[in-house]
Amino acid sequence: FAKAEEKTKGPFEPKFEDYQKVYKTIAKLLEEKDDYDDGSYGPVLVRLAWHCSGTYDKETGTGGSNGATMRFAPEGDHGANAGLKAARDFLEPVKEQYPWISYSDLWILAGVTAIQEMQGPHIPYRPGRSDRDVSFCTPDGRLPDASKEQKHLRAIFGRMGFNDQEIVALSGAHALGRCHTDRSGYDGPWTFSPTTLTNDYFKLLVEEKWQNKKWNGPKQFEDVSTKTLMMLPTDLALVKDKSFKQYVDKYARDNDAFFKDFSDVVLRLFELGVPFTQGEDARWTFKSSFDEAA
Ligand code: ZEM
Repeated sequence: FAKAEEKTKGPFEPKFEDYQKVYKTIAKLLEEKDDYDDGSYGPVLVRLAWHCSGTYDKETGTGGSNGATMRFAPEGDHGANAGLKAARDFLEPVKEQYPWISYSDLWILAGVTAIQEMQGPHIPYRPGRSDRDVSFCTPDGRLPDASKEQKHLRAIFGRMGFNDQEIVALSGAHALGRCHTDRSGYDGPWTFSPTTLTNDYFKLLVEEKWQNKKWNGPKQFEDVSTKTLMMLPTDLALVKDKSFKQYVDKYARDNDAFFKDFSDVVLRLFELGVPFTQGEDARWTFKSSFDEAA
């Protein structure tokens, strides 16, 4: 029977509704599994999607979110990817429930879901990533090093094709989540609401005083007022550098401008290195839990 049905129906071709179902399943899991970190896997899912995408090199066309090569040891074991197994394991039951979606499309969809479910802007999405084998793993060292400053940021993000304004907008993701001593060696969250996307990262960068944290770990900064928040050397580089600073000021003043620019640049980040067969007009916008409640 199953065979005959397959013949009349043809192969399963997932549509918008099918991806929206995957979105909903991830959103539900995010709500259920709330005993992780600050109460959400959202931030680490965003980091997974970013680390897949941020390996892109525009000169060679290698890296990027096509392939999901972080499944394999060489790339999964890169120092920068420490801790992302938590995000990949979180998504494993979703992959089992929807075997038709590629890991690479799923990981990016999870990043989109996490941003929207943490009250961020909508991030338009299109599928088309396929999983590739271990030979497509990128070399270590393509992701940014938090101990460095503006020159390094421009080199790393320039290789992906991003300018100063886009580097600053992307960095606003550090409103989310935290550093873990057993992953990066750094410690603590950037904001007081690490599971809600806001422009607080920019506000804190300009309004707060930051001092060197005295501790037995890598150089990082703490806020003078409460000593509970942190900034990396790369974060403070955004206020030291005049060209970066103008965008920090703008996003600190204007959350709508941040959301608009963040959505535009994350959409591009998540599409780096993907040979889409569908055009840009085929992008979908998924409903979030907040849209449904409205
Ligand atoms: Zn991050 N990031 N990142 N980032 N990041 C960390 C955590 C998170 C840098 C970086 O070294 C670090 C972007 C850009 C840059 C997120 C999203 C995005 C951590 C802490 C470090 C050290 C990891 C740990 O210990 O668990 C540097 C140098 C960046 C250059 C500008 C961009 C772009 C991002 C997305 C668009 C997120 C969401 C986290 C929090 C992860 C978590 O588990 O809570």
